[in-house]
Amino acid sequence: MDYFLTEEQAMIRDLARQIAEEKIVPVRRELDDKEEFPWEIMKVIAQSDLFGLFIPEEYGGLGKGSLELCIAVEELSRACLGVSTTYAANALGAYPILLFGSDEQKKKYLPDIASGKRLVAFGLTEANAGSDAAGIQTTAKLTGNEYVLNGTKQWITNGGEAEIYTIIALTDKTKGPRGASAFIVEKGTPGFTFGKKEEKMGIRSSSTRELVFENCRIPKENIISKEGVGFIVAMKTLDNSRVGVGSQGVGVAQGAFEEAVKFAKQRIQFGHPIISFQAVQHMLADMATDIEAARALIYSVARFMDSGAKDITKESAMAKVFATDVGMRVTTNAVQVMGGSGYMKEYPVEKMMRDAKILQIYEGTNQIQRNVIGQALMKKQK
Ligand code: COS
Repeated sequence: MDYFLTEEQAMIRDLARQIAEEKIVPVRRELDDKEEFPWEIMKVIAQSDLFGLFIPEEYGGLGKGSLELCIAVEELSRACLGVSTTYAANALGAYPILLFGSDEQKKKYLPDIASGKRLVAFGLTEANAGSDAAGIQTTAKLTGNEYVLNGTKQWITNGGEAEIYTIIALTDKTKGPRGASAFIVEKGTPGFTFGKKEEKMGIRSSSTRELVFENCRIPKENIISKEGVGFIVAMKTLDNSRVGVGSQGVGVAQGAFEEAVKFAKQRIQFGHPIISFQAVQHMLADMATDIEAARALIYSVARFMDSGAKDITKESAMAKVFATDVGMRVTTNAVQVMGGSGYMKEYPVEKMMRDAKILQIYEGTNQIQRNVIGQALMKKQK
């Protein structure tokens, strides 16, 4: 379908597609097998300026918006969700600075993020604060000119590999979500170490790690915005980034669908290619329709966000929930169409199905997204 992309948007799509096909497809299985962080691919992405897509020109980026970022994420996801997660989580980590940072903070950090010189990660989740994000226990206590951080963040994408971390911690434990604040912490700060590196079902080339803060002292100026708005920083960050998770769903679905169609045209059973059987055709028809519907929603929501809309909470949750459910459904059905072959590591759909599962879980489970949509509907009725 024609989404009426501008010439520039089409160029971004083609560039990301070229990187995906030439640099990612040949190594994706090996990266997955070895759980190897895709540094070489990150360097190629950096050289292509794609890290700076959504960062304003005055801070060294290309000054584009959510739609361009979604297009790039979709293309990378078509080849490998492990790689696209590394790329997309970088945007997640940058949003607190981009949306709420001071001009000094933006000048200090965004150019390195835009050029890909330094990766960035977002740290909200903890052992007892997943869906219940307000349940975090990491603290940040102001002592003189420094904040002292204590606590452990869990399952942090790009953990260990990133140089810059945007961290949510409590500055006032008595105030619940209103006692949270956001901070910038740099790798190498004394008292900041990395814990367990997780072994995962999918997206195995991405890094998922604990961040450990033990009397970690950071300059007072590293607070993002001011004390007490950390929960809002986190929620607005997720509002902006969830549409990108949706585009990961579209990308992985598209990749799996193409594999399934190719296979169905070649595989002969009962004397005919299996694509000529209605049972298979109907599965492929549903997959194609699902993908187009998800892509149309993602592009519409991204355009809505880029129009300067202030309240995007409901729409970004809708984009995430719908497109990632499509990602799971389509990859599962691609394995089904391909039967025994689809289940084997020899074909990429086995990995795609394993990878797709996380999309329904991270950046807020799809059950939480439905809560968020429901809450917005309740508010509108008042
Ligand atoms: N934008 C701005 N403010 C928001 C907001 C948003 N999207 N979502 C919530 N808030 C505000 C609320 O308005 C409320 O403010 P007040 O205290 O001033 O009324 C405050 O934040 C607390 O909101 P709420 O009461 O809805 O919080 P809950 O504790 O019920 O938690 C959340 C609900 C939103 C945290 C939960 O639905 C959620 O999204 N969980 C998933 C978290 C997540 O994505 N984790 C992944 C980790 S990062 S990869």
